[in-house]
Amino acid sequence: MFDDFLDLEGSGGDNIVHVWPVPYQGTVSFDTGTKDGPEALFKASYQIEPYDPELDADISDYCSFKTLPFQRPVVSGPGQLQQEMDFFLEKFDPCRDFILTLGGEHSIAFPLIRFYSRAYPDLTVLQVDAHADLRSDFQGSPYSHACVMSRVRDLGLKTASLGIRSMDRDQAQIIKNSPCRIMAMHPWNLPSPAQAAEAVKDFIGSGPVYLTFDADGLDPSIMPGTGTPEPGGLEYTWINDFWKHFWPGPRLVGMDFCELAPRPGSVLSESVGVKCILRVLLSYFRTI
Ligand SMILES: [Mn+2]
Repeated sequence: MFDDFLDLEGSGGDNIVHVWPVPYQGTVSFDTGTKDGPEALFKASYQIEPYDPELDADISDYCSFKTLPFQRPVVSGPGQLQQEMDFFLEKFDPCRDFILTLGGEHSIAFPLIRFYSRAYPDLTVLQVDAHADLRSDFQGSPYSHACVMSRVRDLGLKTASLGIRSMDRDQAQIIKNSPCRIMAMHPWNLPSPAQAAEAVKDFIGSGPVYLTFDADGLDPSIMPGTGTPEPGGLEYTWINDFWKHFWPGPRLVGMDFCELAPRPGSVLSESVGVKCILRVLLSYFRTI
């Protein structure tokens, strides 16, 4: 077992963040290595300053981190993994418990989204990703990482996506045909972070939000450690500015950070990942 995320050594604010490592990589399409994501993120977190000089705020004033047991990997596929995740989540209260899930591949997000959607039927899922993930099924499973946003749509939830730049024609058509239910911001027509934050808030309305943050939404120059890199991704300063403008804003009920596949000999990807997570948490929890 590791020290708690960021290793704040007992100091910490009133908001409990449960950190759940789910090192699952059963259905990744290309490269592998997302099973090593949670451990790499934990280790990188011990090197990251909890103070954010731009926001002049320290995460330890707002949050305490508690580590949940590593989710045991299953070999039979994402369907069984999700059943086991559902079972584990039964001891948590979606109205009260904030869970930060560290993947693992993107399929790990769906049990969390379903968990929170039961308490919040008006939940919007905010997705940072290179891929639309709107396939109805992939490699024989409707629960594959490539289908996660289709399953979210099956729940009747609205989705807002940032950085989407890889999809097939069918998925592009789904996005075009659903302007009230799907908002997609592509890199080629990205507004300023402030304008984007306002537009997403308008789209969400008054309901809460769950964030699923796929590492490959970021540009591979700063996030090389991902199984399916796509050039032309979100810049570090853009996404961090986005969060700064997004809150005060919707209630954030929980989040995941997934698809990180650490590269041997470099800690760049996991360090960027931890800093992106911290900026989200700090931007939100300092405003509530
Ligand atoms: Mn992706």
